[in-house]
Amino acid sequence: MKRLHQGMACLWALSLALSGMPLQAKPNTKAKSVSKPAAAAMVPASGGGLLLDNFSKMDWTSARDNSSEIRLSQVAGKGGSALRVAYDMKNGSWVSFTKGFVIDDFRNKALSIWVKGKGANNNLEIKLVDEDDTNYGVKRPILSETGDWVHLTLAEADFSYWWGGDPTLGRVKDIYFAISRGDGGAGELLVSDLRLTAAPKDGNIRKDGVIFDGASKEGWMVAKGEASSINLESTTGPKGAKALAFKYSIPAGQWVSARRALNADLSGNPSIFIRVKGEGEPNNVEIKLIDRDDSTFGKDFPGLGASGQWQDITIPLSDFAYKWGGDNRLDSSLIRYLDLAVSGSGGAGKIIVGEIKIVR
Ligand SMILES: [Ca+2]
Ligand SMILES: [Ca+2]
Repeated sequence: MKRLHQGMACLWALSLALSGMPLQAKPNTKAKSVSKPAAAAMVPASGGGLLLDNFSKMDWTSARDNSSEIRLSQVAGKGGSALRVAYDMKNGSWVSFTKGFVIDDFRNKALSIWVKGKGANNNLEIKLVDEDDTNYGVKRPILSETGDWVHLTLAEADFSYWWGGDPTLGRVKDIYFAISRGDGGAGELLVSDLRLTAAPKDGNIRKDGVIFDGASKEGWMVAKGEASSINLESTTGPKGAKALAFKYSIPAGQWVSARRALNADLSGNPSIFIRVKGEGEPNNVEIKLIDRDDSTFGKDFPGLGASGQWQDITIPLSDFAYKWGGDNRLDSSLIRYLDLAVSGSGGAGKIIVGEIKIVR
């Protein structure tokens, strides 16, 4: 299985979530003409988390490419003011607005912001830039279905490395918003009530610990080695419960893999529980966890591909062993993905999964 699909990580979408709590941020005093939210704005605020900007001042700096136009103004917003961004892409492809904010450490944190988009269908990009110009970004549609205010919570796990500096997001110095070309054209964006909050600890895991209940193919992303195939099919598990069959075919030494984004804090050595059955050739099943810095840890089950019966397997996090990527430490405070992979002597079969959950 080697490092083959480590490189796939960047192709697999991340996901999103919500909630809030206080933490440290301060105005970027080094950030010249821009920056400096009013001191009064920096106390923990009633809306949750730490208020970064209530947009009571017009102190954001705009930029654009040669063809686009952008104009900033102040209007009423969520519980106060909003920044109104009127733009016309014309033949261009982006406009942006930025302000300096120092966030010492964005690990396990999130940005909370209200936005309201109108006009053409383009993309909203939010970027965090650190002291060595590392850019971490996230992209969302600018328009919502209702056209009304939308609350975005953008957690650490939603951001990914885009360009610049080293690959690590250090001390943040600037927050950028950009509107990038989708359909092009003109429109407006309102932004209001920008806060720094705690990232949701549960990520994509249900309150009862369930990661996957067998009911749907939704949320799985697949990858495969050379001349291999993988298809997901709904089927039936123990006692008539729903289950998902990962139907595969691999040559000897190749692999297939299915991934779910967890984006969860799994501190405290909980266990991963999986209800699983293998039908077909005696290939190996591997359960893997990928952490904040792409360290991949796994637990292998040789021959599980031919088990022929349902098994309940419980694996404490501490039983996962280092395979590749990142450093050699599993940082359980952010587990980005769970992978289920098949490798081994080759052939076809089905790995049927009834449930995956966290047991504490
Ligand atoms: Ca950096
Ligand atoms: Ca690590």
